[in-house]
Amino acid sequence: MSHLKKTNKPDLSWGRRQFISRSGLALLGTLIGSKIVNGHLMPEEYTPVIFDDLALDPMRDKHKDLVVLNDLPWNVETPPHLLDDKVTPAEKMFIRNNGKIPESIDIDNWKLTLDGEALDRPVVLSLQELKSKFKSYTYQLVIECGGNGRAEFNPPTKGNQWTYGAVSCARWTGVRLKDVLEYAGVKDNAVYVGYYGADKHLSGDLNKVVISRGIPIEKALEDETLLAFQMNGEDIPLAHGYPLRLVVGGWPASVSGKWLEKLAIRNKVHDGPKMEAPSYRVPCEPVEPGENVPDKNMCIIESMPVKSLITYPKTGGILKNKSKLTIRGHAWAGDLSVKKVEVSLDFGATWQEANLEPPANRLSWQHWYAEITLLQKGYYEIWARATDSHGKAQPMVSPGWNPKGYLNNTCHRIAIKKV
Ligand SMILES: Nc1nc2c(c(=O)[nH]1)N[C@H]1C(S)=C(S)[C@@H](COP(=O)(O)O)O[C@H]1N2
Ligand SMILES: [Mo]
Repeated sequence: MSHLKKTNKPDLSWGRRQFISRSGLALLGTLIGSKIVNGHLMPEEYTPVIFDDLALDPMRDKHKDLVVLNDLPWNVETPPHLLDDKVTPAEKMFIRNNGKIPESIDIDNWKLTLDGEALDRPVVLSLQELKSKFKSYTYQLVIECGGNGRAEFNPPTKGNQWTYGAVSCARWTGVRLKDVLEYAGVKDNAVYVGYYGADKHLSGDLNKVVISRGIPIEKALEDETLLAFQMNGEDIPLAHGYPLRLVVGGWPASVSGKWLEKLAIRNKVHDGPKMEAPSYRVPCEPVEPGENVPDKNMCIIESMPVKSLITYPKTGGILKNKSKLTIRGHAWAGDLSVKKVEVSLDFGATWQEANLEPPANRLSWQHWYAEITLLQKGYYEIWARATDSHGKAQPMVSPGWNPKGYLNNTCHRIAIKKV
């Protein structure tokens, strides 16, 4: 990838920044092909996002739809402008597989088994029994890969180089895990619920489990934690876990087990593959970028941090013959809600508050929009920043470097040219 991506991001905190020189600004303007509006407020050494876009995907004009990061396992992400729908449709949903998608699904004989130390005896339910014995609920739920944003960490970390698009918010229908746990007779010693899916290990070894993560019993007992059999009112697409999926909103998507066959109700923290350090863990205390962190100092990721996307317009867009533009997107905050979304046209010097809609339900993302005015001709950047209900805002530069590159919730920025 281009050297541009590896550039150290400058300190953008207001007050401490050094501004770019006039000659530097003129050179950047030449490279971009237009004057940079508010350029005198641009920090020194800052790389305009228009270069990031080119660096991340030099073929971006040819990639009209999803961006394939890896073809075995099949991993694709969604560019932000394709996440514009309030409810993410299946064809615009990122896909992350750690193993091979199950090839044949025998829907009539599909069984969910519940076992583990916190049950007196295993309980087996067919799909039909699940659907008929328990009440169904529908929730719109944010599912974001813990590694979304990994591509921006410096020094780089291994894994799929997700940029912004490993997130979705579809409408999931299913039964509450808590109702099923109650039916199964879960005991007081329950601490964790681990999942097992029907996907196959890449090695071809049928005894090897691809991934088996889970959630603490408190999260399992929340109303919105579903054993889902529908997505957006239809059967769940095969890639997203047909015929049954554990769906846990607001937590790293790796806990939402696809092709669900078994739940282990544990009397201790679940210990399946990819539960152990360093998978889906971050340093319990902040570390220096590049530092080696011993496994014992790595803590399991739970609720995801506050984040937002600008889904309209598409970065690189051209505004012709007008000055007003209504921009929009979504914001979400793990287990919390979003209190405020702001946008900036001057590299974070000033912020304008956007209109923010309430979530469809708890753990759904929230839609926002703002009318902005671009008076001068030239290159603009639009930055968006969300603040959660506890008052925590997104950072403007990659936060808390960590060895596996999780939880990057940096502000999303887009480039717009007014001609
Ligand atoms: N059985 C199973 N469930 C899984 C995975 C997997 O590889 N196998 N990947 C997890 C990870 S890491 C992510 S990010 C999400 C991706 O969900 P999606 O492909 O439906 O968008 O599924 C999670 N559930
Ligand atoms: Mo993930």
